[in-house]
Amino acid sequence: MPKHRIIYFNARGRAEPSRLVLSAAGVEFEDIRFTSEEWETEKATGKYHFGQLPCMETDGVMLSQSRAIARYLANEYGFAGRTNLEKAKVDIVMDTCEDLLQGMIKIHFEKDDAKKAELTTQYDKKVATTLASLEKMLTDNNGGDGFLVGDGVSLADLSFYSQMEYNLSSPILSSPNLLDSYPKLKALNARVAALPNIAAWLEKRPKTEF
Ligand SMILES: N[C@@H](CCC(=O)N[C@@H](CS)C(=O)NCC(=O)O)C(=O)O
Repeated sequence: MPKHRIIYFNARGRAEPSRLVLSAAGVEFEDIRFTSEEWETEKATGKYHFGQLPCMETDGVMLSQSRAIARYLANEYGFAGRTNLEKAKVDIVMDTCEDLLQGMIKIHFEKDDAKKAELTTQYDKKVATTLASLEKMLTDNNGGDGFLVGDGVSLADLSFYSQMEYNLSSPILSSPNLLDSYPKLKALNARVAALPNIAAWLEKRPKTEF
């Protein structure tokens, strides 16, 4: 029986970085995806911290908060960075991806068209600044033909890949050519997708809009 149960909805969303870590590690996991009706019943049991998902159950212990779960798994399976400095760099990329996700969520839930347009303009600027910084971070790491932190794939690359899935093609904002101006990041994304364990997961996972 798999040791980890990742519990979320039928979406990549906030669970995908953890699923990517487990996949990269070649660790089997139970991929539980509630419908919204199932979630209402489950939520009422009170067993999910803060009444939110994702959660992960491991050896009977329930963990919550998507980034805490991803970081825990990264530490367990060697994707969190080898030194405290590397770990901090991994966190920088994760938090940067969270900022991009938050901006996108804000746009998604904005009902007023004019405000939505304004938020989108601001967001596009933020994405450009962010990608320029990440391109530099990658390049500064031994020329940028490897990974964002250290000399192997880490949660930083997996978080970036997961967020770019949204930026490149999502019902909220779709910019399929976004990475054309950031050649090192574009190549990184392709490198991550081509890792055999990741490629197998991308092929096997349920295809969802979000
Ligand atoms: N900070 C939390 C946010 C979790 C969150 O917003 N979860 C949403 C789905 S992405 C949720 O559970 N919504 C259903 C609900 O609140 O009942 C995390 O990163 O895990």
